[in-house]
Amino acid sequence: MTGFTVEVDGTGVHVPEGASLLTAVRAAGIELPALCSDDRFSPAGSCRTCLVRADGRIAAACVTPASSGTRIETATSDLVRLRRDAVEVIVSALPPRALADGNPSELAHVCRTMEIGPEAAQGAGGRGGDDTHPYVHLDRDLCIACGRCVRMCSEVQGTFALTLVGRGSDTVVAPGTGGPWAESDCVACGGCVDTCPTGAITQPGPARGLTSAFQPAATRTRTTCGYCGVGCTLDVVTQDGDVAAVLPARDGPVNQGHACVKGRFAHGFRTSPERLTRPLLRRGGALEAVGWDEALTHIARGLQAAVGAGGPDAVAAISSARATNEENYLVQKFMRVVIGTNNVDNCSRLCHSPSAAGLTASFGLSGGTDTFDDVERADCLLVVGANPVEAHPVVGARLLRRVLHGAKLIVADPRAVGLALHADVHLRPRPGTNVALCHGLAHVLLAEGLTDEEFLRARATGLPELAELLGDYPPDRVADITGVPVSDLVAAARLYGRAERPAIVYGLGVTEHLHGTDGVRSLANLAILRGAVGSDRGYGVNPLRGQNNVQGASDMGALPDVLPGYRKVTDPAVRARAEDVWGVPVPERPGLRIPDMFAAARAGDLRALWVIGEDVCATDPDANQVARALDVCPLVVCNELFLSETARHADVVLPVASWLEKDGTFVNFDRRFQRVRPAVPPLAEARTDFDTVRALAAAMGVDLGCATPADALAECGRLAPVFAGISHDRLDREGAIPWPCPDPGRPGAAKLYTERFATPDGRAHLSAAPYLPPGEQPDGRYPLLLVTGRRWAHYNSGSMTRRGGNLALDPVDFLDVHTDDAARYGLRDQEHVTVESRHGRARLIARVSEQTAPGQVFCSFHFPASGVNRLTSDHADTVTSCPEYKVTAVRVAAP
Ligand SMILES: Nc1nc2c(c(=O)[nH]1)N[C@H]1C(S)=C(S)[C@@H](COP(=O)(O)OP(=O)(O)OC[C@H]3O[C@@H](n4cnc5c(=O)[nH]c(N)nc54)[C@H](O)[C@@H]3O)O[C@H]1N2
Ligand SMILES: Nc1nc2c(c(=O)[nH]1)N[C@H]1C(S)=C(S)[C@@H](COP(=O)(O)OP(=O)(O)OC[C@H]3O[C@@H](n4cnc5c(=O)[nH]c(N)nc54)[C@H](O)[C@@H]3O)O[C@H]1N2
Ligand code: SF4
Ligand code: SF4
Ligand code: FES
Ligand SMILES: [Mo]
Repeated sequence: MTGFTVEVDGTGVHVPEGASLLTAVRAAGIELPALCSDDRFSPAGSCRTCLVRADGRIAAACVTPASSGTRIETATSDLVRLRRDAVEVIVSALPPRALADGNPSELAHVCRTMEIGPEAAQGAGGRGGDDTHPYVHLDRDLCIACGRCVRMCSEVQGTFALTLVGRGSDTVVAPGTGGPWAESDCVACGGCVDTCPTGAITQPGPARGLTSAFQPAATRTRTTCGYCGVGCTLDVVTQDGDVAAVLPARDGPVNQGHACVKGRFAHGFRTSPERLTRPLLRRGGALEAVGWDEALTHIARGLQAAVGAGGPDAVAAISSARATNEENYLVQKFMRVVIGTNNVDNCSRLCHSPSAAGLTASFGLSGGTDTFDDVERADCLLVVGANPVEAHPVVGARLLRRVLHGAKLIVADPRAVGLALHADVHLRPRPGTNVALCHGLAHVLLAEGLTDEEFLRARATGLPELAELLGDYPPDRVADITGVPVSDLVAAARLYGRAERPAIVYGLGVTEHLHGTDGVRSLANLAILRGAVGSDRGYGVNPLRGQNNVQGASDMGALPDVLPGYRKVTDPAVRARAEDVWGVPVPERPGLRIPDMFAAARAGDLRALWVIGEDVCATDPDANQVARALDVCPLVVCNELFLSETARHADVVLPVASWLEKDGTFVNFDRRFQRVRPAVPPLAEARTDFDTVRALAAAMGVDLGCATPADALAECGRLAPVFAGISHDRLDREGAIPWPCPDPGRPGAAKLYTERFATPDGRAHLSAAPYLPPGEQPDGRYPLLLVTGRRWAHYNSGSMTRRGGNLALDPVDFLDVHTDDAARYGLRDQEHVTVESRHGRARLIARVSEQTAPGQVFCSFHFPASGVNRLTSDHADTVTSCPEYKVTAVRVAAP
């Protein structure tokens, strides 16, 4: 470890480079008050409660750097008195309740250790509060103006929602917009709640005070967030068998003590009165509650009948990217072993299947190339078709922090997304033109000699073909196709081309297109041209995988063409290994992809469909056609928390446990396996998906093995060597482990391809695919281009985030319309509009702004009732069938 040694009260202590006196004192195990400081952000040095003596001089420990040999004293009586005076001055302005008995705040704790009693608090109070926000309340009387919340919000969260107002002893925190908290820029990350030392900012309800590290012992369960693929480490606090609060873990490898509104606050769904608690069976057209045995027997008979009538391939399952690895492993094992078909897929199909295909073709493995910790070290970030500030908030905050500390930022997104406000260059391509955009950037890299010739010679292939193709993509032609000005294109190429260690991060704006896989590959070209992948000259190409476990669902083989570990089912050696472990033959023909399942159902060929944790009627494209498929399919089974749109069309609905109630693992967006642990048992009669799959197999007379989730992961490792080194025990000991990890005695590979690429020839493959236009084009009848995507307060179908406080933060699906288009089509802000495409109709509320470009509109799909996916088409990526969610021609009218 680099660093140096200092002396604290006579004892030598080794501290890291850059350590402050406060860090050194704490490293020596000495407790020091530090009321305006938090090691997650910069020190202010304003409260004077942390005074120590360094080499004879009195200093505020939080802001004073230590250096080799510094002699620090903390315990002399004059220092103790100075610190106590400082605390007393602060406390004297507060009302007595600041120190009331049992108050769990940091300040109350400090006072207890200093023996300062409640009588020291003599403030009159009466400054009032702000309780307009569902998750963050302010009590002005307890504010000591330490500014921790303000710095948390600006430096860690990057939202800049808070400020200090007033003068002298009247200084108090307030939303920067001046009005009530609920109308401020706050995105409810909870950061200010966690850092506030006095309880001035708290979360309301029974969890009030549970945020503090100084609370009386409560039961905490360490787990991984079940919403998005960031994979935040969370501590779930339970009281009386219920979840009372969810707190970000300081030692979480990705979140580092931070979280977002979903993981932090959106757990009210768990006990929603609408939660399913008993199995439902359709009788005489209506769904009726029945017992588990009856439901399982009915399904088992239905599956046997389907196989009897149409063979094993008449059955299909959609597995859940919300569920654990172990559950996904069991679902695909069930389909292959019990039914005898490869008809299993997961929502990666709708999301990052083009990443899996594209990254595998370019580099060899189906995942991002680098860890996020490395990406964060980049000196230039190219963020393409991703809106991490809203969709991966903790990653968005970390990227923003990096940019505020000097990294260059290029954002490629048609919309003015959060990060674009901080970008050096914001490229705004027409939706569906990424391939041309990337070729334009590559053209400039080649033309200006910004490529890594040595890398290209030694480690890549395909340059001559690409160079020839790029001849057709000079900046002016690319400007015509994409709408991006030549100057912006050239500026972006130079930033990326001249950076020392650039990194690419991307999202669905690249994949959810007719040519999504080409989009991924043309983006990968840039990293290869720069030699910025698998080397120390950059941090590769990294998809922001969406669902909490979409990476894992695919890793576990819940895909129609591969077994666990992406091993091709058509390969006899791969099947032989699986047959060894499973003891039965594995079907050799690849199965149906999700859209093909619906087509087969409509054609009468698919006779049973098991949908596990995906609301296909709300979130799959061309939803009218999906509903028709379910209605004609003789048996539809749905594992759900709620009566989703899909569940309404099912014949049997099984009530299942949520992420807060189960045991297993998730794989996050940068390939880390992390543990999921039950904080509470499944609600009422709900069972885990894991137990459901095993019970159904048993009802069909098959013992699936894998008695526990730990057993299932162990068995998976026997099929897929890349996971063989990972086990629950090891994760419990070590925390997160990235795959590939073949060896239980060695760490997983965080950065890939440092020696060779995993392609058959060991080289990175440049792709020379031409730009082809999107599937949907506007015309006279449908003049506008609709892009669909995410908003920060809701999650996908909204089944969980619409049930709780998040609803107050974002009550409907809005349609963002540019001011010019609003004028042209007579649309008014905040008024109902009807959106029509060639496929269906939706009703939304217009929001007029300049977030979108003229001619484009944007909406979310978080409220199934608004019908957004009745608009989207069945056009899909030509390689992977990922829907073209990002381009639909529409017209918009006032109702
Ligand atoms: N709050 C919240 N977070 C979520 C989710 C959620 O529903 N809500 N869902 C999770 C899931 S499943 C996923 S997959 C991720 C998705 O995370 P993202 O990929 O960040 O999400 P999107 O908003 O769908 O799309 C990203 C951006 O692509 C842009 N875009 C559209 N077309 C193009 C194009 O042709 N070129 C370029 N360059 N950009 C384009 C859009 O304007 C949009 O800003 O988020 C996850 N996190
Ligand atoms: N227009 C448009 N549509 C889109 C997209 C878009 O950008 N635009 N994005 C697409 C993308 S990327 C994705 S990933 C999909 C997501 O679409 P979905 O996967 O359908 O969405 P979710 O709401 O995440 O979850 C589906 C269901 O799983 C349930 N659930 C939650 N946890 C569990 C569990 O542990 N077990 C079980 N059995 N069920 C559970 C929830 O209640 C919910 O009803 O949407 C796609 N749809
Ligand atoms: S909750 Fe987060 S976003 Fe909101 S004010 Fe606090 S720190 Fe800022
Ligand atoms: S950023 Fe993602 S993983 Fe982290 S708390 Fe939010 S939803 Fe959960
Ligand atoms: S914590 Fe050091 S001056 Fe406030
Ligand atoms: Mo997704």
